[in-house]
Amino acid sequence: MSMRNMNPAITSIYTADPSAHVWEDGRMYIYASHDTDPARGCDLMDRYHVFSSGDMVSWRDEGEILGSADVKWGRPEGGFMWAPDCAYKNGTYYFYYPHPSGSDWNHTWKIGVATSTEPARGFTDQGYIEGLGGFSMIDPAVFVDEDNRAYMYYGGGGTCEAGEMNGDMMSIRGSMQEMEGLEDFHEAAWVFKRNGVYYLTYADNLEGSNRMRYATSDQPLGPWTYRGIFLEPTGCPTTHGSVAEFKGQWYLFYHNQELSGEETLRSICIDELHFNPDGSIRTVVQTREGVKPAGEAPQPHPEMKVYAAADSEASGGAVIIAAEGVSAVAGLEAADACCQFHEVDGGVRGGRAEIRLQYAAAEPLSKLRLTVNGRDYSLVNAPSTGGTAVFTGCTGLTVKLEPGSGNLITWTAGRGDIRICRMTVSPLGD
Ligand code: FUB
Repeated sequence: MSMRNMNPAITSIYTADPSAHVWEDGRMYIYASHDTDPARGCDLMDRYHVFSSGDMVSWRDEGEILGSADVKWGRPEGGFMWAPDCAYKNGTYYFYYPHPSGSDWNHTWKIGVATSTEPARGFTDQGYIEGLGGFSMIDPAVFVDEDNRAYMYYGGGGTCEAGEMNGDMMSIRGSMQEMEGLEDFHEAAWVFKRNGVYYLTYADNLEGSNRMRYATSDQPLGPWTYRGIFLEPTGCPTTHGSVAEFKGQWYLFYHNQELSGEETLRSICIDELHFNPDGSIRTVVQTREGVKPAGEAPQPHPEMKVYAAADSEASGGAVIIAAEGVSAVAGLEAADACCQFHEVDGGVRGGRAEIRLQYAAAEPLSKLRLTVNGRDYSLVNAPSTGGTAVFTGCTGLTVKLEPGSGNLITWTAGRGDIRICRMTVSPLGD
């Protein structure tokens, strides 16, 4: 594993709009939107991934939980799976996501709902919340209060609305109302509670790079008292964040464009968030180092299998070489080059498996395309390790494998001179 700065916290793929929650198993979960690479604005965003951690620094990709192809009522052309959130109530996880129902995307937004009995797998779409939506109605956030009453917030284009949810978590009690007292609201509403005070955070309209502001109230639906800016520009035109507490420390989850340099290829970051004694939020210091470990480092997965580069088949210009005593596949920068691992074991039951690639790369950002049993998982990022003989890089994704040892994993040329020395596969047991 490479020692690297912890921000961005997720580098294998591009992720944005993080909504963070600690669930009953004690882990921190991030529900993020997924910037598809190469981007076309935010049009092609799709296939939500969830990430979880028990120590805030080792993040497990839980895999894809929902894509536009799973949404029967959705926009025929797909894409536009924007900033989501998840809520838990009475044994069910509710995943809320904004998605247009028509080709005229900006006038047909709906708030879709998918449910599961588990936080990061098994979600099934249940349709959308009736009576909401239309122009710029994006970025749903759901807050479940200590009394188990739930509230939905959403909004874009300058208007933030909210309302209490019915017990079914699929409809609004009465009607949504505009939130009063927010200054310069743009989008990205998020609500949390601390010491009996409700906080509503949001992105403002600063041109070129939105900031995050907040307001407080003693009621979940306001009226709100504006309290100030707590995240200065990140360098990315959009800003979207969430606030959550883990093991006594508060954190801000947000995104920037540090890894790609492109505004629609964003990456999630995490930094500490601190309060003043009067409950106001201090300006969050954006760091490259990220946050400190909070708890024990995870043990390697017991079923992890290691596949050496020498076990793979290289073609199209890719070759297996011995570099600095390490066997590796090189030449993956050639247009048709690929490296295939045959007979990969998906475990007895198949299902989700973490695929991790150990690599060396000299360029700032190399990429490879991952295909599993013919399914294209798109481009996976490989940030520089400082040299093509420095095999400290680790990248990968959680994918679906078939049961048994007939799986075929292919890494094809994406961009850059990246060398692979081994791949590990850890079935997640489902
Ligand atoms: O990620 C797509 C959109 O960009 C989100 O819905 C907004 O909050 C902004 O981050």
